[in-house]
Amino acid sequence: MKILILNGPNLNMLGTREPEIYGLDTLDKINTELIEFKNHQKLEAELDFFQTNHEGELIDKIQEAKENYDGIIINPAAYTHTSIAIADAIKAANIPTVEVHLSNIHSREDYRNISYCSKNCIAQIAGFSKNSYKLALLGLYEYLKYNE
Ligand code: CA2
Repeated sequence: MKILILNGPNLNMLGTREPEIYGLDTLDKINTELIEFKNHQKLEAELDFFQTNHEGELIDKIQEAKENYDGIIINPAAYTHTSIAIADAIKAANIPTVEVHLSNIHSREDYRNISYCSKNCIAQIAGFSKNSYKLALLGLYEYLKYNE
């Protein structure tokens, strides 16, 4: 099973600002912990990671994923709340996708309460900080094992 983990704009800055919202860990640390979690849980999955600050690059990766991956975990960051293009790409790719957020977007500013992507995802996990990625991986893994 191959899973692609996509992270959107500014998530490369994690660990440098707003630790009270996003935590102290860098994205590299979060990714490393996710691999350790996968190994500890004995999940038979290969994980690939990609972060970009560019909307079109996220769309390219989602389109390409159709050929190479069984599932996607995506934190579209601020594009969550603005990008119909990314939502359309997720729908067109038709690969089980889980949307992830470090913070609980539903308890924050009004403009963060909307996700265009979630309609085209099998689930959304928000508010568990870096553990959101671990819960997403567990959920997607079980989904792919038993539903695909
Ligand atoms: O909670 C999340 O995971 C978000 O996707 C994070 C995005 C935000 O726009 C979404 O509303 C919710 C922002 C990530 C930017 O993170 C930074 C962290 C440190 C320094 C600068 C940016």
